[in-house]
Amino acid sequence: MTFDLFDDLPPSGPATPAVEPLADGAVVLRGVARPDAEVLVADVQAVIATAPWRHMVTPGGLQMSVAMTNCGAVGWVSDARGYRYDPIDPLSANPWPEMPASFRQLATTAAAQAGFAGFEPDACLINRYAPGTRLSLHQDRDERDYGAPIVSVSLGLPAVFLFGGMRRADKPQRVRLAHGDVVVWGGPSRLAFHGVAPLADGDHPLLGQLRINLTFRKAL
Ligand code: MD3
Ligand code: FE
Repeated sequence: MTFDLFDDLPPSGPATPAVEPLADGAVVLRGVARPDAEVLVADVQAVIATAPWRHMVTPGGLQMSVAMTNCGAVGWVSDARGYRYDPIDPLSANPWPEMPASFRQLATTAAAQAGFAGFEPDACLINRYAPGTRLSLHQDRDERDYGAPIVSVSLGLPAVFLFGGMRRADKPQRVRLAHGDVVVWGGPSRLAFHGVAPLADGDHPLLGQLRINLTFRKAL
């Protein structure tokens, strides 16, 4: 007979972070991307060396204030023809850069912690906000399988995220998303209207006057 001195101690360490429910199917993992932030930012720099930031144009002809790029098998594109996922970057006529291992691993681990084991994103949309940049209320409906969640990672300056309901007119709740926060949007939240309020001025030690948001999607 052997005794384990630690048998009756609770599990230790931050292996499972605090999972903060936000809405039905949506959870915030506060700060979980912080330890990876330098690597994630270096990997963003590598992506933009191949697929530079650009301001896409909506089908209605308005230029977006958010600068965007993508990595992965397909990338989200908006132009006069509409919204779509495209395996080719229209700016370079080349495939989008591969999704960095650091991105893929963070997205898969975060999804599993939120109850979505086996999430394998094939697209990562990268959004860049400067002070004053906003993203108006919209739904993400260009993906094939709404059963898969979207995982978002916030880096740099904090933002006020607007989280609405199933109808555009539903009054959105305001949620502060700070450096390192990861949100998993699944279940009924997957098709909720959402946006970002105009970014406030600030200075972040890693990203200066910028916020960068990564959204991981299963598009195909
Ligand atoms: C809720 N990006 O890229 S991330 C987007 O901060 C987008 O750049 C915002 O909305 C940003 O489409 C918000 C949080 C987010 C992303 C996708 C969602 C929340 C979501 C999809 C469904 C519901
Ligand atoms: Fe969105």
